[in-house]
Formats: sequence, structure tokens, C-alpha cells
Amino acid sequence: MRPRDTYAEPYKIKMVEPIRLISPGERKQAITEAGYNVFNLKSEDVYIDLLTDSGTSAMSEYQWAGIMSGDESYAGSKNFYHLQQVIEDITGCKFVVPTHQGRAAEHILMRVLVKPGDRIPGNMHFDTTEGHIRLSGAEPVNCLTDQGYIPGEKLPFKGNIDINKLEKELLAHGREKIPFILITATCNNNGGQPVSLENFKAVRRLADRFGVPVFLDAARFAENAYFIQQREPGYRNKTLKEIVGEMFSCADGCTMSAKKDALVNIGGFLALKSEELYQQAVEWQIPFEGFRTYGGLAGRDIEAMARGLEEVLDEQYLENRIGQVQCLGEKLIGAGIPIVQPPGGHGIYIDAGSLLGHLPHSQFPAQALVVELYLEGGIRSVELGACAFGHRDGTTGEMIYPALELVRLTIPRRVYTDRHMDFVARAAEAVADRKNSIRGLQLVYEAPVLRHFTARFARL
Ligand code: P71
Repeated sequence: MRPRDTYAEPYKIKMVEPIRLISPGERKQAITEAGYNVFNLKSEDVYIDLLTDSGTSAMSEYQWAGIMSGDESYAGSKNFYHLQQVIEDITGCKFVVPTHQGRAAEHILMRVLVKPGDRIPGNMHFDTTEGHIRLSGAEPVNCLTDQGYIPGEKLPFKGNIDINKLEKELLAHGREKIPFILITATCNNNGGQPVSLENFKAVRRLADRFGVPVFLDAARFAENAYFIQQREPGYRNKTLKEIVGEMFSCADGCTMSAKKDALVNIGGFLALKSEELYQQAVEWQIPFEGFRTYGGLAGRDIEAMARGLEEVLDEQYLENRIGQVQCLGEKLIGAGIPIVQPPGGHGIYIDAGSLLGHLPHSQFPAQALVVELYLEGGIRSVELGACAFGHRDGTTGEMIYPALELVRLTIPRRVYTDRHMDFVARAAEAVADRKNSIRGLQLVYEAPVLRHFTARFARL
């Protein structure tokens, strides 16, 4: 990876979307009316939107040109065949089930393979995956290495599965209860941390011993491959395509939210190596998503997805992408702001529990920081702490809090420049400078499930 100041973005800007920083008074009014929950803000009241990297990418001229060649036939659209060819070329999976987004691919995979009482081990399942596993009556089992949970631990592959934990799980429950293992790469929930190829291979060997298939949650597969090329001994001179090929050689298929590394605003797919499984998947795809060649998407969206997948393994694109995230991380560290280390692929996760050490979990320190970042600079970030992950004990009703109080600054792909990132870093620094005067929040409304999307707060 070259130093950030020795190169510039590998693209120039052809179209711009105006953004505006509304006044401090207007921001105060907007966040108050939003019940101190940034999900309730109008995006026009946001200056720099770091809520998610999902579906927020800027498409290229090649993708936009593809939009104009959408074949909107109900069956047999040429765009589907293009998508299939690109996916097979990258992943070796011959069979492609397009879906409206990633969670729909998860839904179909669970319908086909999971029965009540099953267990699905992985490094750390994403929220929607965990939701679908539970909806199938099965149990998600996170086998991430212990170091993966420690924010300050600067290891290269903190997304890795602990092979001993996985082996114990396989020995205890076996193939009868474990329909597959799922590797999420990069691992979103602990900071966008990559999985090494050594780990992929070790999981595959272990899975083979027990006759259990391996699937990949490939939402950020290209970013993961870039980290392998940069960090794993022996891969510096391999192309990203070769590395991705090796990653997928360890898997029987994947689910994909194309809203991330396929550089599109909507879309997803399930890709499979087995024709038999594919036939079963189509039986669920048709009633829930649509006919097998469009799966809930317009032909033009499928074309943009195929073209995004062709573009995302460009080394200069990934260097700039990962470099931008890392650069923001270094600026925050320089300002004394604690973050999850090392910076991950798609965002910076601020350790709000440690920054706002005077606020207990019950006063939502991460959410308080989200609010302050908005008030300071119109920046929208997302809370991954007591509100998103806290829940009540089934019997005692007592609150159980997560170990970490994090705020994610998620960077959309090809959207913001380094000057936007400088602005974000300066705003975060200004908030950190007045951290001791930041007050906590109190919940005034919470939904029974997924409360962070609709919660409302009051300031203490
Ligand atoms: C992110 C998202 C989007 C999101 C989804 C749900 C709640 C909040 C935010 C989505 C992922 C993901 C991984 C690893 C599957 C999905 C679902 N991430 N796997 O990080 O990160 O994909 O949204 O297309 O259904 O903001 P989908």
C-alpha cells in the first residue's frame, strides 16, 4: 500500500450531488425532532452521511451505461447471463440466484438448508444473518478468535475463526445439527476485519473432516482480498482475482449483498456450486423474489451489478478505498480518539465507551456520541452499543448490555473525498475536546425488536 499522499483518487468526478451543512440551530432542531435518533433524520439535513456503506456507492460511467442496456424481459434477460458469467468467472460458482438484496439470499439459503434445532457456526454473523438463522429455529454460533473481540489488539486478521472453537462445535453437534459453516469476510460486526486465506483453508479442511459445507457471506469479499494481498505472507505478488479465486475454492457457495462490493445501490444474490441445491433454491426464489433470471430486480440493476463486480477487483480502486478509511483512522488516533484497531475495510469504529468513560451503558454513551457528531458537523454515524445490542433478560427483565459501546463511521465507496474525511476528523476532535461536558441519554420509546431503528431518546 503506497503512502496516501503519493497518489490521488483513480477517477474524476462527472456528476455532483449538492450537500449542505445546515446551521447549528437547525441541526439542534432536527435532532430534537428526530428523538435523538439519526435514523429519523431527513437525509437533506445531513452534511456527511456515514450511516452505512450499503447501497450508498457512486456508480461508474461503465455501470451507468449498463443501466441504459437493461433488458427488461420477464424471462431470460441478457443481463442475467452477463451476471452469471461474471460471478462464475470470479467465484467458480456456476449457479446464480439473483435477489433484491443480501438478506433475501440469506433467507433462501436458510429455507433450503436449515431446520429447527440446527446450529450455524461462523466467525461472527451479521445481524440479518443471525435474524434469519433464528427465524429458521436454529442457533447462530460465533467462533471468532478471542483477540477479534479486543478493540486495541492490532492484529492483521481479526476476522478469523478460532479453529479450536469450531472443532469443539463440530465434535459436539456433528453434521446432523450443522448444515453449514458461514464465513463473513470481511467481518462487519467487529470492525470490518479481514479473514486470512490460511484461516479459510483451515476451516475448509476441518469442514471436510466432518462432511459439512462452507458458505461465504461475500458482501465485502474484494476488501477482504485486498487485505490478504497486503498483509498475508506469500500473497503480495498474486492478483486480487487469484486471491478471490483461492477464497472461493474453500467455499460451496456464497450469499452476497451487492450493495457493498458490487458497487450498486440495490441487489444481491446467492451463488452455488451444486446444481441440486440450486434447483431447491429456485423453488424459494420464485415465490419470494421472482423468476429465476430477475429475482426481484430490474434488468438494468442486474447489469449494473455485473459491471460493478467486474470493476471492484481493480487494485488502484481498492488501494484508494482502503487507504481512505485507514487515513481517517490515523487522523482520529492522532487526535487521541480511541478506535478499533487496526482500521477495517469499510469504516472506523470509535470506542465510545472509553472516550465517554463517565457515561454508564444505561446512559447510551455511543448514542450520545452519535448525537454530538451530528450537532458538531452534520455528520451521521451509527450506534453499535447499548441501544442496538442491549436487550432484556427473558426471565428477570433486567437489561443485558453488550461488551462494547461503538460508533461506526462507515465510508460509502467512491462518494466522499479526503477533504470530507478531514472535516469529519476535525469535528470528531472538537467533540472529543468537550467530552466531559457530554451528557447521556434516556430511552423514551423502544420497539420490542430491532429497537435502534425506531428508538426515541431524551437528553439527561
Ligand atoms: C451495514 C449493512 C446494512 C444494514 C442492514 C441491517 C441493519 C443495518 C444495516 C448488511 C449486511 C452485511 C453483511 C456482512 C449481510 C448484510 C445484509 N449490512 N451481510 O453494514 O454487512 O445485506 O442489507 O443487502 O440485506 O450497514 P442487505
